[in-house]
Amino acid sequence: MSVFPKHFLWGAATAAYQVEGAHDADGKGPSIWDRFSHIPGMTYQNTNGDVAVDHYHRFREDVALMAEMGLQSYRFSISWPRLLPNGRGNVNEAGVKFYSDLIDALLAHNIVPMITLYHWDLPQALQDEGGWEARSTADAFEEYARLCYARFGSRVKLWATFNETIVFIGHGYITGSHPPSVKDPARAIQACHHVFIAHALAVKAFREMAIDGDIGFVNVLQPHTPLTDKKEDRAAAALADAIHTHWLYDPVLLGTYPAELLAQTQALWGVPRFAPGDDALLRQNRCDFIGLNYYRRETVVANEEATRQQSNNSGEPGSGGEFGFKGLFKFVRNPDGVYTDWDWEIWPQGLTDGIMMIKERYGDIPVYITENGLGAKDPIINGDIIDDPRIEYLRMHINALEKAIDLGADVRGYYPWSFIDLLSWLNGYKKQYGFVYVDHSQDLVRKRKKSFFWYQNVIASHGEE
Ligand code: BGP
Repeated sequence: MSVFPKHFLWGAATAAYQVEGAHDADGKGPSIWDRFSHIPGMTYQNTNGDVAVDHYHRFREDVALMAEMGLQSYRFSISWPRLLPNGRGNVNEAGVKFYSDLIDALLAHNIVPMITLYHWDLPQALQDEGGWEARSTADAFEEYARLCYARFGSRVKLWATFNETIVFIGHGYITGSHPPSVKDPARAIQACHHVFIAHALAVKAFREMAIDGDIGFVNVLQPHTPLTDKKEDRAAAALADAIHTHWLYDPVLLGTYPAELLAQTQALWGVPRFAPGDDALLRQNRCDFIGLNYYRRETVVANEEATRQQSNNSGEPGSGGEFGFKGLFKFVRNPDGVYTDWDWEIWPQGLTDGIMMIKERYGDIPVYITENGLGAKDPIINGDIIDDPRIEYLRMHINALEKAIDLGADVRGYYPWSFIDLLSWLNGYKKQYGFVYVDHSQDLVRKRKKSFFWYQNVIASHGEE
């Protein structure tokens, strides 16, 4: 008998900038990614999402494929500048219509929509006014969230405010590899605080408007394992947990920052600065659920040497280099690990461990696995896409998920990344994750991969495949 609860949702995920294309169609305003991806050298081979996989024009065909697969839920994000080209004020009705039609198409096939309000494509107009460093962006986010609830709230029950703070704040304000490409930890911490405030305002609005559904937050789930048993490596891994996990989960699940780290950052840099009422706002507007994006774990050592942040964006194994912060910690290769071509360790047990770590720290909060998947260069054999490594990866992670459920975790859904091949932010189109292949040499024709039929069986057998 399947351990998966009766109403468990078998889903798949995408994000607006990575699939939609139509970057300037029908009144859409520019986002920070439209701007950033056109700066030469910022993305792998200067790829961008101008066309992406043209989901904007082909969503009916894509939803038909979802239905054929038996998909029960689809996680997608809304492009804020498609609805509000200036970030606030005038509504672009053509943008509203696109999402409205998409939702109707999903519902017509009994596919439950899960909306992410913010998957990184901030309206450029708001960036020009200071982006997340400006508190007014949090107010604009509340206006945007209210618009989405008003237009879609009667049909959509599952909402997430933000996707992966660690990535868009960490890379946007510390490593500089995402827009707005700042390299300043103090500015990162303040921008991140405004994201938590924006989240709390959106949760408050959701409840004030009595939307019949649940609202949560999506974070990276990244366990940190010390390379050795040495005291300093264990301390480094604990610090990585505090910064990468507790700092980002506590404010949305407990309504407070981790006290010790907060005292340290405020003493060191004077941030985050709280406005009157922020404390209460965070405490009173916590999540209904948490979304976990799990891909890999990191192996950690103490780091007294230097700050280095090279990543592998080419898919050449081993080209990644080091990632670490002087005086804090460094991520290194696990000598016994199995890695993807982009140097991400494949470690299914981390999904079980991570879910249990969340349960231990935050209690019985409902969990959705909002992303999990293998980025690979899929082999094409006689015209068929035989993505066996993806099937193996997902199978192992579904087993790991089963273990967590057996151990008592309240997991309500699983959304592999991604439904369809799409743009990888910094890695172009070569890094594929989808169940559906898109032929970029042939008018973006869609083709079912081997994993498409495998996941179809997983869904039909409720995880028994
Ligand atoms: C997550 C993002 C996704 C997606 C995924 C894979 O961080 O939420 O949008 O891109 O990672 O990452 P990548 O495309 O870098 O391989």
